[in-house]
Amino acid sequence: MKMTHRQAYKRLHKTMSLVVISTIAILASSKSHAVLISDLYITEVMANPTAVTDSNGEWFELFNPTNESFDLNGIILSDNGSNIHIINNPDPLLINSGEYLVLGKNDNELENGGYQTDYMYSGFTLGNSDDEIILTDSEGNQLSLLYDNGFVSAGKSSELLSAEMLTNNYNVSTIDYGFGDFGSPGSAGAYLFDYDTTPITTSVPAPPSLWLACIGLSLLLGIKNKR
Ligand SMILES: [Ca+2]
Ligand SMILES: [Ca+2]
Repeated sequence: MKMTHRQAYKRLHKTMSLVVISTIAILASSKSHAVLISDLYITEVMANPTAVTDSNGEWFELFNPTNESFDLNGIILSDNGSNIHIINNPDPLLINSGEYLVLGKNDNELENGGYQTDYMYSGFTLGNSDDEIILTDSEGNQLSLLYDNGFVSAGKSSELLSAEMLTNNYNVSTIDYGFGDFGSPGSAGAYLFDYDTTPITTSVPAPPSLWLACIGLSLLLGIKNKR
């Protein structure tokens, strides 16, 4: 059956409307910015190892829930006291999408309790009662965990269970590693980690100008259709 002009306009108008609606839906369901330090999680903390000394066996773990890699080089690691360290890796220190990365006091597996470190820091310690892990980028974006009494268990790391990095949302690990302390450095922990899976879109799928063009075209077709 041959389509009339009116029918053709109607069909095109419907298609354009769908394009506009889907574009808006995509933008609404994604975060359109480059991955920031604040998009990551501090998924695990070993503040009080018992298999080795604290100065050898402390570590913490990050997780990248986004769909893009993130370079940790240049990020400042600090607490609310005098601890400060600027991450300075010879190569980009990439934490890839869906991956964990471990930063520790000592990268020698024979001395650190027997786990693999991705980056060794200095000038930063993890208190056994209360302390802070604050990661800051050059623009002031921050990822931080503030913990106090009850968070740290001797010989056991604390693993994050949910998207909110509050001390109550961490549980002591039940998986042993290396020399016998408990934790899952560099991998998923003993519990289901229920995190925010909203995708990050570095390149915005449709710039505002394209939206306007779509809406404009859609309106124009609407007007023509009514004639
Ligand atoms: Ca400690
Ligand atoms: Ca882990």
